[in-house]
Amino acid sequence: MVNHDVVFVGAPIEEGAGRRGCVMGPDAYRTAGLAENLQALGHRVTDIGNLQPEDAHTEKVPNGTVKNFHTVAGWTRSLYKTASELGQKAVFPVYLGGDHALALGTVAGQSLAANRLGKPLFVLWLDAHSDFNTFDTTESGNLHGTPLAFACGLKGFDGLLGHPLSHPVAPRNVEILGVRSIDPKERELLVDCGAGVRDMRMIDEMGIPALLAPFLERVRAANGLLHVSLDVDFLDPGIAPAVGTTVPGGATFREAHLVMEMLHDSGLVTSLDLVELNPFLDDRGMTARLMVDLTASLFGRRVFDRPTRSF
Ligand code: 4U7
Ligand code: MN
Ligand code: MN
Ligand code: MN
Repeated sequence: MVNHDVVFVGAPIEEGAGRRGCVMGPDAYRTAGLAENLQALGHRVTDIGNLQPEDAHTEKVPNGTVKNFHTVAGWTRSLYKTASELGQKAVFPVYLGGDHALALGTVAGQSLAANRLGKPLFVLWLDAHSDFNTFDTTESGNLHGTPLAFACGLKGFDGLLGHPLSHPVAPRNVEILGVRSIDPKERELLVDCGAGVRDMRMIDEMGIPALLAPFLERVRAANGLLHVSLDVDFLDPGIAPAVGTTVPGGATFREAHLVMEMLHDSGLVTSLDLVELNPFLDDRGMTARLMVDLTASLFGRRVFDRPTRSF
C-alpha cells in the first residue's frame, strides 16, 4: 500500500451556500477523527489549520443576482494560491469545507499545478447537482452552484481571481457522477462543452463499476492527475442529512463506499475536496462520521485484503 503525505486545508467558507452552517465543517471532520483514521491506515497527516479569505472588496460585482461575491472571491484567491502550491508538491491535499464554492479555488489551483507538472488534470464530481451555472445563468445567486463551470473556463468569471483562468480543466476530462438535479440552462452548457454526466438512473441501470472503470482507464491512459470533489448531497439524505441542499434518491452507503474503494485501488487520485457538510443539520454526527469513513475507504481501508482460497 502506498503511504501518503496528507495535508488538511480547512476552508470554513459558507457564503457560497444558501444557508449558514458550513463554517463548522472543518472542525466537524476534525472532531469525527479524520486525521486519526488516516493515520491508522499508515498515512502521515499534517493539518495546516484553516485558511483565511483574501481581501477582494475592490472587485466589481458581476450582477445583482450573485450573492456574497466579494467574500467568495476572497476565498477563491486564497484557495487557488494554496492549491497551486500544494499541487506541485509530493503531498495529497484534502480540502475540508466549507460549501462547494471552495472548489472555485481548489480545482483551478490544482489544474495550474498539474499543468506545471506537465500532466492533464481530470475531475470526478460526486454530487446531486452539476454545479455548472455561470454568473449569468444562476437563478439562486448561490455561488456553490458554479465551481465546475468556472474550472472549465466558461466566460464571465474573471472577477473571481482578478484575471482570466490561465489553465482551465478540459470539460472532456470531467465526470459528474450521481447527479439528479440540473437547471435548464446548466444542462445546455453541459451538453455544449461535452462534460461527462452520469445521473442516478445510470447508476441504477449499470452500477458503479461499469460507469467508473472506463473513466479511470482514461485518466490512466492520459497519465493524468485526478481531483475528486465530494459533495455531501451525492449521498442519499437518509444516510447523510447534514446538508442544506438534499435531493432524494442519492447514492447508497455501499455505492458511495465502492466509488471510494475503486478510487483507492486505481492509485490515481491526487487531491480531494470534502464539501457541503453542514454540522448544524446533522444527527449526532452521523454525516460527519460517514464522510470520514468514505475518506478512509479512499485512503485504503478495506475489510479483508484477499480471499484465502478460491471459491
Ligand atoms: B451544490 C442550484 F438551483 N442549481 O444553482 C443552484 F438547484 O454545491 C443548486 O451542489 C446548486 O450543493 C447546488 O442554486 C450547489 C439550484
Ligand atoms: Mn450538491
Ligand atoms: Mn456541489
Ligand atoms: Mn449542497
